[in-house]
Amino acid sequence: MFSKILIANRGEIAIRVMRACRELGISTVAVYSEADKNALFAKYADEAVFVGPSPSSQSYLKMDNIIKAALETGAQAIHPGYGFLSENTRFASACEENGIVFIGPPSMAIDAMGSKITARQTMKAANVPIVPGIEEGISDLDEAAEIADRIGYPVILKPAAGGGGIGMKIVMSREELMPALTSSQSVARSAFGDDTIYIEKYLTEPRHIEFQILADRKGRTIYVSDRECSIQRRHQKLIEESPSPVMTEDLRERMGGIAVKAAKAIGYVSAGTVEFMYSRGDFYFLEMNTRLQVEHPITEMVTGVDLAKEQIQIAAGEDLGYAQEDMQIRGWAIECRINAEDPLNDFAPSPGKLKRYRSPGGPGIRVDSGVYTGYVIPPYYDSLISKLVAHGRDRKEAIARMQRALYEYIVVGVKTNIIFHKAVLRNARFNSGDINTHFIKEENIMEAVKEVSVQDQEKGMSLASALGADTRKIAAISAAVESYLTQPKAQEKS
Ligand code: MV4
Repeated sequence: MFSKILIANRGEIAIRVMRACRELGISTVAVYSEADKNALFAKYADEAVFVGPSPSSQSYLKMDNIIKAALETGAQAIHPGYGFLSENTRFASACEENGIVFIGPPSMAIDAMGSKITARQTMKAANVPIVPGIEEGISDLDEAAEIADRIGYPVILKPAAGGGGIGMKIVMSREELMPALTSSQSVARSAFGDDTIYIEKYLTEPRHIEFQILADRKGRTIYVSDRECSIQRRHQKLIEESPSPVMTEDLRERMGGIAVKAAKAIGYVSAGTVEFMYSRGDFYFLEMNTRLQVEHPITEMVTGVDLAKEQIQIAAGEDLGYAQEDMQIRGWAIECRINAEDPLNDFAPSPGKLKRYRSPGGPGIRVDSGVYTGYVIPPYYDSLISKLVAHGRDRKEAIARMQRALYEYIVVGVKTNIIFHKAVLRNARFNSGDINTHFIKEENIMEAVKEVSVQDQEKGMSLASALGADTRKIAAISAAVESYLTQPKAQEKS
């Protein structure tokens, strides 16, 4: 086992990895940028090395600086977290060349999933179901029209080098094909430097369901749990749950088996996620994420497996601590990503100082975060304040606990998306489990968010008059605080 690991990331995920290290008796090295001088993760680490100015291009993405920090502190391995260098094959190779273990898959496995077309070819050859379409780039409009006629409209154009929905175009008919192709190619060229486009059948109401997998160096590969990630906005996941509401034991065995097959087809080692689109009982391989994901805690809550610890142990050459038969789903877990952003202003980032901050607790609640009262959320990185996770014996209890936790959450100083989460959690269709990737639009959730906002504000106003306080002061306090402050009042009455 390693005695020292460098964590090449920031925020809550850096802390998550360092927690695993502490439990394993491994000392930790943080790297931090100018903006993260006062960040919690840099304080939590045993050692912290400054790696450059605030923009991540000059710090967290500077491979040389990070490798140098590892060599100078004597760290034997680097954990990349998610984002930044986590799926960068050059970085994985650079670690290897310097005798440092990259805590993740072999660079070959990252490469195999880099091009969507190559990934589709590999998966097809391995008998993993893929969305009907082609496994080659299209060369011209006539060819595109021929293929679209064959698979039938609607179709979707996707950049081969892409990800996250960039450059994708839905095409309803032959007339729309030419402008869509031109647009896709141009976006792909400027975003990825590669304008190769391929075509798939467009699925109208897919769910996004993914499988967590673990694989050790000896080739033992298991699926851990499924996760439903359909509640997203502009390809940004906001709420995830495990298991998926559509999951049955039979479906989990089938999809999990396919996920394992997909991982084995590329010689995968480490923790990883196989993404599927699910539609009316059918499911198709979408892509594979070769990293520990943001939403990994919901899998940890329902299975009891510590994914970060397993990942480190596998990287150290140890055998997987579990067999497939050991995996059991216990209850239900939901995660809400609490972001410093304004849902009433197109989710614009809201960086700044947390003048007051209190996160919820109590039965079944887990909060993964890298912030504290008085901390200033910098404008340079993602706006995640915390990952709020609720676990219950079933979906109903998990939802009730999440609602109770959202009620308890206090954030003053920055805008948050807590009202968005409140709006989704009280939606009837969400509660029935009937969700897909178009849920937020279809259910007009943004109107419900406005209602929640008004209700929380009214609570604050009545509080202001009851307390005889300065109305402007009260109005400046966030909705979460307003609901919190009404609690003692209700208790006095009873
Ligand atoms: C699709 C699709 C429907 N049909 N492909 C968007 C991001 C990328 N990961 C794949 N995406 C989609 N591909 C076909 N053939 C719908 C989406 C999609 C989506 C997928 C997963 C999660 C959220 C999504 C939101 C909108 C569209």
